[in-house]
Amino acid sequence: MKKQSKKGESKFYPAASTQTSCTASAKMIDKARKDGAETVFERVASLKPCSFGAGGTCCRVCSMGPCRVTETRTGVCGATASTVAARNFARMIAAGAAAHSDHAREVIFTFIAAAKGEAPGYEIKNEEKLHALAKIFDINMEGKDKNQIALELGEKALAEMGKQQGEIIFVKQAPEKRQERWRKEGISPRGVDREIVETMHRTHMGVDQDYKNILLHGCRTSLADGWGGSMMATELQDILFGVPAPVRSKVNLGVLKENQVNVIVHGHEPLLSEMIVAAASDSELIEEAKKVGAKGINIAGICCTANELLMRKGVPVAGNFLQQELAIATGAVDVMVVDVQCIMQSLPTVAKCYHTEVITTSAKGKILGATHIEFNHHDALKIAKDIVRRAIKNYPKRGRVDIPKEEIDLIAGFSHETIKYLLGGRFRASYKPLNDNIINGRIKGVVGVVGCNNPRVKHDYVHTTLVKELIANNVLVLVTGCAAISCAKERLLIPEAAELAGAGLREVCEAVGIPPVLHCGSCVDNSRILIAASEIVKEGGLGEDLNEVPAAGCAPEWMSEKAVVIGQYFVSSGVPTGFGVSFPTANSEVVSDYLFKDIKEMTGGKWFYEPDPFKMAKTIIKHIDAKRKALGIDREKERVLYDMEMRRDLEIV
Ligand code: SF4
Ligand code: MSK
Repeated sequence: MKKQSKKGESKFYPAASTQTSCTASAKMIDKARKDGAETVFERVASLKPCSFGAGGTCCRVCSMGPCRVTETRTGVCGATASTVAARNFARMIAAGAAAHSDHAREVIFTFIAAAKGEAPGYEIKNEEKLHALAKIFDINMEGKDKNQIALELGEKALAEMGKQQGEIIFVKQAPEKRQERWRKEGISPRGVDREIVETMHRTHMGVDQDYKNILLHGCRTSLADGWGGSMMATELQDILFGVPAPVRSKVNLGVLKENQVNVIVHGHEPLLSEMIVAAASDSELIEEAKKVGAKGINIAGICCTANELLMRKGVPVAGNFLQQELAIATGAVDVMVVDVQCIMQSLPTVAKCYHTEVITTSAKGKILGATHIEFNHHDALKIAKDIVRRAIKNYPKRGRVDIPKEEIDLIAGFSHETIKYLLGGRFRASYKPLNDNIINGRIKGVVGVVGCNNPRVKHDYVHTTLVKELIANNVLVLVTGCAAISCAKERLLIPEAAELAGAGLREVCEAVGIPPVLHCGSCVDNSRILIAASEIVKEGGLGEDLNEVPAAGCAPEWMSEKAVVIGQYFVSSGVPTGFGVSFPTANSEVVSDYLFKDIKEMTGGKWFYEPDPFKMAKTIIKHIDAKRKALGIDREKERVLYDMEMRRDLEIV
């Protein structure tokens, strides 16, 4: 076994138990240290962030700089701290929007190829959703089969990405009042490609130098992602792979199997990983695995590829963002297949200490030291089988295997359609029971807890502490991304977690049979939360616009630019949204003040920053209480005992 660092160095690093609240991760941090494999948990201890960069006032957009700007010292060109902070923030929005939307583009290409019959293994699976979307896109379906409709839809979807003028079609999904507000403020989005290009132009040296004007376009770009790119990825994936419905599975490193070939799929796009799951059940490959002494082939996920496969197929999740290197440190991962986003460059270096082969699969995402096997949708199943074969070949090369025992039950699969069915029933699917329970106060409000892990804060701790506080206060929590995986590991995604909820929320969860924390999917699936919130408004009784609903969003352990765009499209949609860890415009009081207060006049939503999970919960609850008061539903209702009819209203079908 090759080692990256000398034995004994570990004693200089913080104790693993102070860096993560996940016991399986703590064990693997210690093991990796003993094995001499350096991970993110050591690197973070030896790298101090630059305060100018962290607070948003380091400008490097031209070679007169880089300029470290302060409130009293401009850059060489005269750019102020507010201009630089707004520019950097807008560029983060654009980069996050690009990541989500490029994901959507790949999905659209595969979707079109599937409709043309040019992508063996893929099919237009969910006709109900296909028809619903075709209706939104004004496609005449008469006399057309599913592939003809899908082809038309795919081509229209592709055109939406680059729509130069006029707003994107999905804007219609938002409540009327919201649409009017966006139009009035000039932020109703055009195609996401157009908005991203304009952000990059405006933030070039010497163009837009009014921080409010830069942030105005930041709002528009974020909306082009939330209601465009991201929504497109989610909706078309649902048609290709199925609309998620409640599904049981397991989470944490314990899902790796000592006596099976383990393949980890990591990244974001489910296009190839869906095929890898199919390949793993191929009888020929299972026989090959048995010939090398394994009992079978086990697929597990990391990050949002994991969430995609979990939501639709119940594939177990090995861990979230900060566990990618730790999974390799178990010594049990025969192949780690990665596509795009949130993949650490260190993976092949860590893998050198073990037997794992790291395989990159996207032309857009190569890593020196990894094997590259390029994915294409014409040949996906064959590529998937080749990858699984490599894992089988690698299995006998394992050294010492040490898999933590943690393997926790969870329920996932809460698409906005599912939430509607669960609450309203298959034949009268509706958000009415949810609205009623918010109005009567059993449920205080709804909060989306989303986003990444960040080694600058204790792994998983901030997410789970915040979520426990929220449910204890009768707040229904919707989770996505790595936040969802944190909550699953803490046993918050099972119906029994209702025991930790306040009396009202607990009553609703027990009547319906759902957990108080609902897993809604991957990062792009935050668009499901936008649609759910719009449905709540359309149902009635909770205001006429998204900013009137007792709801909020937050990313307490955020790290990526995608989290910034998600937060910004929540804010631009009227939903107050909080960040933990640090705030990217902190060095400019002017810009931070604008984002924390004045932006509300334009969007109805605003940002807040609070790294302490208990205080963040208080801030969120205070906001929700204010919304309840404005709606006139703040008075304590008399507790009503459920009669049969009320129970039927809540029953699952
Ligand atoms: Fe410095 Fe202005 Fe160039 Fe930025 S654009 S690096 S502030 S001179
Ligand atoms: S994977 S963007 S670390 S949530 Fe979507 Fe997790 Fe954040 Fe990546």
